[in-house]
Amino acid sequence: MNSRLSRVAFGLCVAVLLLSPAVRADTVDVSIQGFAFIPQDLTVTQGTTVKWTNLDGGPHTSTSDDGVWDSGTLSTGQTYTFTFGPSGMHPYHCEIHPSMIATITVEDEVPSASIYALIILAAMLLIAGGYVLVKRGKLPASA
Ligand SMILES: [Cu+2]
Repeated sequence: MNSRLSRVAFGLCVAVLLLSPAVRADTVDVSIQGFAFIPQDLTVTQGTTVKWTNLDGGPHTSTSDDGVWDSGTLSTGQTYTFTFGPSGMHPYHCEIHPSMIATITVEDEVPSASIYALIILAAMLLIAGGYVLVKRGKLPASA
């Protein structure tokens, strides 16, 4: 195979591998520390799991204002996880300390990720097609 073509194909494969983690849903940590949720305002993509860990000496909760989730009482060191579905804004608070407030914003990044994947696929098909044409002698190989 033409070395320039194989280098481009290799580069595209690396790009796809590098982009995959951005598409895949992950777990994001929120600390409950010093009577606060850290970070206080968090934006995640659809399907992301948020994990709250109580690092304070006393108990706290992570309770959605609109009843989407409720951790119940979390003692020191305890964790609670919740996986976010559709996009939207979710204010939440601590049931024990109502002044502790925070927000999770869920963004839907699936369409843009799919478009990215389609662009890469189209580029790979164009390169593969060009390679076949060069191979068949229909196009001159580049210098
Ligand atoms: Cu609290």
